[in-house]
Amino acid sequence: MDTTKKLPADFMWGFATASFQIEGSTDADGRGPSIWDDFSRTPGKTADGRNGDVATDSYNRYKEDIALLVKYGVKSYRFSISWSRIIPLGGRDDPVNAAGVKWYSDLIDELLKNGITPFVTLYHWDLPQGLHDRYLGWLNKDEIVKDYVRYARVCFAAWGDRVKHWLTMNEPWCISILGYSRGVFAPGRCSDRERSALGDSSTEPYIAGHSVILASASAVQAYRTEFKPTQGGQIGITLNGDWAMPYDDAPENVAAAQHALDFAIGWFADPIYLGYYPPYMREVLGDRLPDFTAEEWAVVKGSSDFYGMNTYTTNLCKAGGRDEVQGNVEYTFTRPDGTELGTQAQCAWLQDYPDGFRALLKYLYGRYKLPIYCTENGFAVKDESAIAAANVEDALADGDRVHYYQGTTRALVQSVHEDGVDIRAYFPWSLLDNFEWADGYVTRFGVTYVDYETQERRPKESGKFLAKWFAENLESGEKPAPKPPRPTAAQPVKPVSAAKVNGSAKHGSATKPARPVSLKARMASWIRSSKLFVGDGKA
Ligand code: GBH
Repeated sequence: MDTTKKLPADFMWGFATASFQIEGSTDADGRGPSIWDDFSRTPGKTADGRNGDVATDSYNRYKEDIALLVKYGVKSYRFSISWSRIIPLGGRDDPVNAAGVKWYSDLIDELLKNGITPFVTLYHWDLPQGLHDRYLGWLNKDEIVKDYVRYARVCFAAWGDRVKHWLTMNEPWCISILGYSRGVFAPGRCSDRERSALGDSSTEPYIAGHSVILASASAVQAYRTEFKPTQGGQIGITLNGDWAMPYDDAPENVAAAQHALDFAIGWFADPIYLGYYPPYMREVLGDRLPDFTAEEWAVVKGSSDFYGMNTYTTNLCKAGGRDEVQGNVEYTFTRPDGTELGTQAQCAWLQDYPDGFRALLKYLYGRYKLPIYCTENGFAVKDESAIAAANVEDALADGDRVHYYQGTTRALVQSVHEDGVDIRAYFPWSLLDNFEWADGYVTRFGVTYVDYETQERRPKESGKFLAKWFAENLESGEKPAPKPPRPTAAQPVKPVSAAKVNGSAKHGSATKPARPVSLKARMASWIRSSKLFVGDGKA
């Protein structure tokens, strides 16, 4: 690879966090309870039995966190709003909590004062408990859509003068599957009666996901009509999704990889960007997958200004799996020759595989044709908490995480310069070690080590690596000569006026590839021809 190639001067980078994972202070200044408060306090729900009451104490330490961001030299910071700090009971007729609004306002001002662009997620899983108690939250589409849109409006009105980058939802797949099918995340519903007295894993996740899509789209519609004309920001959703590679080139395994992508990504991305649910999901789920009315589809289709991408790993896919949630595809990290895809993380689901990150970018840009913001990407070093307990210096030397980010930053450059992908932002997860949901605090994703006894923060090698890499690998601010449109690898491009690209007039190079003849045929031929897909050897 050409090591002189850099990322565009206006490329955004920074770190990501989420309210419940860092703030603590769950009773402060009139905050109402969220579904994660009691869930995380319930014995057996988190691996170490610890909860989110203190977390990294960022509610009290936000200035210290921002000083750290300044040290890393970030341009942007992605954080989320706790809905129940803003509307303690959650509903559209419930009172707004001025103290909660002020806390985020102060945070935003402190960021701007330090030259850091706020990138705000409205919902990162901490639903007001009141809405779950009243009508089961995401399971009641009509109620939750109205309550969510009112909440979003309060946020746009409060901070939209200063916030120009909005994410409606973080990872609808996790909200739906982990909360209503596997029951491992709040509200913890599922069919397994040993785990939960209530729930139906065969229907509820698809109902919840359906509500999330419409709520997001309805908030986007409100923003575009009522706020964007004066505030001028961008709004979209962010989806989790990992690259899927056929286990080998057997046709059924090639098909399995696409089926995995349909269930993990297409479930949300196809409705939002293309205007329909993946046919394969309909085939597998039948009537258990709800449908929208024509009026609802009109709101849903096109309801994101960009593609928000959270990605961590790659799975090898085999046909014939029995996990419906994975599209009846079996996942493995072990290649046919017995080697592993990459370095194993603390989490069973995560190995380091940067070529998969690059391949996913290419797939998403080819299929959805919008600028991509990578809003999460990261790695949890195996046994990091145990290593730190023996000698914290050894945990700060987080070589596996450094290696992971060496891979993904290299992939970013290749993606821009060799694959022609329009990627505009990169937010490693996470600024700090923090409350890792059902894993408690044992699993650490931070580029900064947190000592939970003292709340001392210490940069790890990975944080220093990223700070240095981005200091050296963005083009200088001088205006470059107008560039020819960047083609996608999969398709020849036809330039269109920037205005047509969903309000993304900022990048001169934004282009929209020509409409595919047949998406299915193109995908099939691309899967066959892609060197990154099969038999690519070690990373
Ligand atoms: C992100 O989700 C979250 O946005 C963030 O809050 C979290 O801290 C971070 O990841 C690190 O985990 O083995 O079947 O349970 C990442 C997306 C999707 C990755 C679900 C793990 C588990 C699949 N996650 N996946 S399973």
